[in-house]
Amino acid sequence: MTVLVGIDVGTSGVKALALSETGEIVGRAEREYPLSIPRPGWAEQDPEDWWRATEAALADLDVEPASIGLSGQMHGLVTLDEREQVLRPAILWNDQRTAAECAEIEERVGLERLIQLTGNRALTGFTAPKLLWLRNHEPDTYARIKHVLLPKDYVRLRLTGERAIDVADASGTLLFDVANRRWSDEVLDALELPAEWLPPAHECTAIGAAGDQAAGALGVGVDRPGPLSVVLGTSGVVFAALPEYRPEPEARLHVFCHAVPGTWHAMGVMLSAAGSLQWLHDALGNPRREQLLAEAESWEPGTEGLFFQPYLQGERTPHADPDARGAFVGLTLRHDRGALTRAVLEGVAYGLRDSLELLGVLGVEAEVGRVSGGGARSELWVRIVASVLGLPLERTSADEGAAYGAALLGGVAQGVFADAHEAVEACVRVSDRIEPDPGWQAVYEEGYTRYRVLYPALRMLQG
Ligand code: XUL
Repeated sequence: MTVLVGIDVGTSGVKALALSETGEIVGRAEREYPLSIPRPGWAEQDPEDWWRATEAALADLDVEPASIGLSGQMHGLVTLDEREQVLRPAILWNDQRTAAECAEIEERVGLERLIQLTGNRALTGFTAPKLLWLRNHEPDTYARIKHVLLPKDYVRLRLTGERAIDVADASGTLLFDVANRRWSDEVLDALELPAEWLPPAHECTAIGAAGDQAAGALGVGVDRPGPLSVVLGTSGVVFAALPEYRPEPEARLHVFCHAVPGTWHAMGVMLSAAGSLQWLHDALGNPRREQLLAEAESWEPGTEGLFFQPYLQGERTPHADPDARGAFVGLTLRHDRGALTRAVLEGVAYGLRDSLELLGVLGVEAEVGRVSGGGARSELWVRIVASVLGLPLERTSADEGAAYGAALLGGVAQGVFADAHEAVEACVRVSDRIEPDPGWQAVYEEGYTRYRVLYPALRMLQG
């Protein structure tokens, strides 16, 4: 049997899947690693942890793969010296330390020109501002940089000895000419960053790899305009494949290369989706997760006026505010931990609705979403999100969208499938569909209006 392996180097751990060439899952392995928050708003990981976890997950899978496809958390900065040794812990996609460097970039390049060149504005999580931060704050480390990689590409280096990147992940560096699918000399020059540090960029299908959002979308069958990809992972994402390259004039959404050659996508990204639930779970002292969700289910939609603002690590879409904070608002003596949980599920759903609204501004009119990520296992959460978005949500037979998509991309790269569309057709199957609940929808329409008042009101408290 031909076995296709897909690896997702995520934020909480590595997931590895083994698929048959008709898409059945024949093996699964998962290894976790820690996330380090050395200061509020910072987020780092040791690249060695990713590699150790990947090796262990591959050993657990114990298969002879025809191909290995890679996906992973995007934007993270891995710096290597001339001997390809890691110089410092990787700075991750949800790290917020680079506000000053984002301003520096928009000043050096000019905001309008930056959006023209890269399709995006400078956001704290992107890779380029992290390089400038190192130049400004750790000049000794900066002086030793010879190579720059993204997280999953570091794993590729350890796996194969090759330095490479795909166009989807390269789009999230802010150093990429997204329209023309190549590194941007103009941005590199303006930021005085050496092009030699960067690995060669390839189409995703050529090297069997993509950043987790593009791979995840492919893994749930979003290979062309149609259904949206909705992700309830550590991050929360609403993602649309675009009919053509179409940057949003104010760049409130990210516009990146998609994993299908010659295509693009737009997405809104929340920094703490299932990450918010994980935080609550830890803060409550690790009760059984099913128990918490069952307690949440016993509350009526709207949780008797309790709101949660999910900005525990700042936020990207829609506010692009590294200093935004999380909050519970509207507590009463009646609210118990089930209520806190339900408010978290609802607050994250409202945050996703913000991204859906912005996609509407770009002309995206969706009729259905495909949901993946750890949070998609909760039927309650998916029903809440469907009702807040006003969209039916379909689940596919695998909820590990990114690892699944990586396996498909690996298969295309090895010629098992002619192209990404054939891979999706052969493998991706919808397993169920959760409709918005009309009663809940009415409550959430009103709730969303009130939720939108929270951020500007609470922002004033932060000074
Ligand atoms: C996408 C993003 C996150 C990470 C999470 O822009 O930053 O979704 O890729 O893994």
